[in-house]
Amino acid sequence: QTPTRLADYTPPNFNIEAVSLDFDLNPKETTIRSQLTVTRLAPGPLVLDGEDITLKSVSLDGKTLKRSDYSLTQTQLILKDLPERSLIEIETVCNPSENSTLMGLYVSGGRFCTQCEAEGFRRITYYPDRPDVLSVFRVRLQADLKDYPYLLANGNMVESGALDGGQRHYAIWEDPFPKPAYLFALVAGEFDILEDSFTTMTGRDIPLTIYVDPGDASRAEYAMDSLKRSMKWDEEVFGREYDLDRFMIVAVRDFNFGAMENKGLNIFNSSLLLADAATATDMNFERIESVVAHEYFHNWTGNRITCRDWFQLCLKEGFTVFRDQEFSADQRDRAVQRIKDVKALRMRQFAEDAGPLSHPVRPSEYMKIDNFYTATIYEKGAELIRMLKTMLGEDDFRKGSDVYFERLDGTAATVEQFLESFEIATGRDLSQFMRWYEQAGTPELSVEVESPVNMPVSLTKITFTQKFSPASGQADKQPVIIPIRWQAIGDTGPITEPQLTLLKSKENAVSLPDMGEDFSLSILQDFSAPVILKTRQTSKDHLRLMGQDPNAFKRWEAGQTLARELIGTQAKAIESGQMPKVNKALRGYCQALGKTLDDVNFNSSFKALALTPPAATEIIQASETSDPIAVSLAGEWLSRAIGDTLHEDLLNLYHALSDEGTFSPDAHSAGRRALRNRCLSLLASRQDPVVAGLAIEQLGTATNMTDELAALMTLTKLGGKRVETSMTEFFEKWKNNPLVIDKWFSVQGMRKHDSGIEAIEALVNHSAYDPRNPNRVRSLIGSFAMANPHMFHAVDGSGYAFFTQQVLDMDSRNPQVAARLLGAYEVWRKLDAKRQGLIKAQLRHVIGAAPSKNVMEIANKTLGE
Ligand code: HT7
Ligand code: ZN
Repeated sequence: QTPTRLADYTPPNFNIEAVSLDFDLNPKETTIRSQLTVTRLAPGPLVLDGEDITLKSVSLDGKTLKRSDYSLTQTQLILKDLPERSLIEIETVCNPSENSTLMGLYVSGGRFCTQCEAEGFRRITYYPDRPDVLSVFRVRLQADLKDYPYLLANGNMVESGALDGGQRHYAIWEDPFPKPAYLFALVAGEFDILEDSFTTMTGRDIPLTIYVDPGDASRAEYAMDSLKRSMKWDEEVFGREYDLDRFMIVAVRDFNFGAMENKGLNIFNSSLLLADAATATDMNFERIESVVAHEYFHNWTGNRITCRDWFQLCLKEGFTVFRDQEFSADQRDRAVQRIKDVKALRMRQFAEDAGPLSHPVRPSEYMKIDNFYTATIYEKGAELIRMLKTMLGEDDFRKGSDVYFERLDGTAATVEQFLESFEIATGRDLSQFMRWYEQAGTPELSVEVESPVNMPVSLTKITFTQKFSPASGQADKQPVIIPIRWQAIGDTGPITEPQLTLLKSKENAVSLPDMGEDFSLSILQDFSAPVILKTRQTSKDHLRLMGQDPNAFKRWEAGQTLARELIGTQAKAIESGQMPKVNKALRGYCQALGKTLDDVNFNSSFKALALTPPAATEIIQASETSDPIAVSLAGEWLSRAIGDTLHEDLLNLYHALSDEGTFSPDAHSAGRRALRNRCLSLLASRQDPVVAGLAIEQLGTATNMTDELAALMTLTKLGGKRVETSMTEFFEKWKNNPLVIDKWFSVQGMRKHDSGIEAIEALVNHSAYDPRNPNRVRSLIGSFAMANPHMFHAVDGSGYAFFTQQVLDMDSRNPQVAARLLGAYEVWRKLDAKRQGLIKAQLRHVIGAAPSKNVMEIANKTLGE
């Protein structure tokens, strides 16, 4: 198989001026008639993509073509010698009910729906399925009225009516904005609806409708509220107004991803749309708010300006993630949001960049584009936009984005054109910044501080140095521009103003006049660049920053650095069979946490984060090699030490933060619940029967899912007989709510089952387990692989063998989801030799099993042989 390469990009030979699609919807056999008005742009044939569809007929300017008039392969329909302008009509047939890939047109819960990004449209009809072919779409849908009372497509509905004496009906939709095929969508079925409206900045009234499963309308209220806040925010912060006459969101349960920004008709995984106090956690509410915003923001960053080719994916995804992060920061707490985003970046993107799947934010080649919806494209892509804003400042950043929206509206653009817009607006040269998009790997930023020398005046020299490891086949990496926000902090607070240094070359030194007192440097405030920081700072520095840094992000970071060091040292001790030790550093860390808890300047969300040491994945990814179970045990040891040292404070706080009464999903109330449940979890690290009593009581009396689930998880951590009954009762209580049962499977996947892997195998055979539903599979198998180190990394290899079998099983139905699951093996080079061998054998087994192209690409790259 040859990869697709950025260097080979050529513009299309034809423009599709207009496309008209006619769908006769039937679950087993849907007929699609398409009419393409085609005009020539360059010499050459018209290449139309197609996959898993049956071609019935092709005609050119009204004349049916013979088989010898065109060439047809498994993946393309090619028409040669076309005139300058022509009308091509194509009839195809597909089988939506048998489409288990969930790409193209498929059936979910008895309803028709589509997923076309990245290359799903070709599973519907033959078409130039590439993002640089933009066209205006007219869509006619017809279906049985009783089973499919709603017929939806992009844009505005222009006509509808009855057919066959009222048995069937039709609807016609027109989208006036030219769009690539990946933004096409249709939905047909029976729904409950939630309706509202939004008045735009120019006074246009936009009806908003959310379509959900019958009975779920009230669970869409938070999503609706998030949508209206997003629309307002985009007007206020980026000057972007909504353009169509209506906006629709549909919730579906079978979906490969989180959600999809189809023009005017967003489709959501129901797990990212439906929420109420009883069934959704605060984390669910938070995610719904940010994903609703993300998909809405795509209307400008993605739809009005789309990508020239899939190599430019970060252009829409990085910018849109940045916009949704900023939206959440404005809706909630900026420092807390930044901490959460950086935590996620380190867990997912730093791990990806440190492993065999490392790639640049703008890759230069791929086998399957579906495999490139990665943390690097999304999260690191967003960090690049954030750095750009830090370097340019608020006003110039806005000027640049205005130029971008004006210059490139209605086009399929590149990263170069995006940066050019900022150059035009600000007169700055951003050519060096482009390296961030082209070089894979996380740069290391080292900081050396030389004590004052008295010649001629007393100065402290601070030297910043950057280093890139020669990862992912890019040996010769050039220095990138790194914005470093820093400040000197003394024992009673800051002793300089915050500084911004732009490190452009390999090394750069700055001087600081003698401050006359000892200080610690607070470097990378607000995490001003996505780099790994290397300093010679000691526990004393970290403790000083934990207590005195005015930058909340750095206060949290100082605590994390201490915790990381403590866990790392403890893990090595466990590996060599030593007993855990309580030392000065541990005592200092716990005391500093105690002070943070007492500090009235910090809110509960911040305190909950401060009380959460880094996850094992983060420690493993930052080390050379390690035994994942030792790291996990060391993490448990640290939590126990915190629980022991702060026992009384945590218990008091737990009681003081008891349920406020009426539930509200707002940041303040969610923060209180997060802190209270964090206290419970830390208290439970001590295996204390009093704490077990608290958890049992909380489980029985909880009035919201956040508290109920936290109690259930605490009980599973404590172990004992009570766990099985609690799990069964929870299941019985919620068995009719699929989203809660997903949570139940997740807790099961993360549990340390005494009976070993058989317990997880039994869950795969549970009557509520459905291997065709990605949410359910991710709940059990995903959480097992990502959050159950004891069982997944079992040294006898049983966890790996089970996991591989599940991935291959999924691959036979849904290659995209299978490939994504297989990413759990990316960590293998960071593990001990024994586990490295076990995982390599599993990857070879996968390759030998003739998997899909998606899985083959991930397996080959992960193995790297
Ligand atoms: N732009 C959307 C990507 C997406 C997707 C990609 C591959 C397969 C299925 C998919 N569903 C949605 C999501 C987003 O970033 O907003
Ligand atoms: Zn997106």
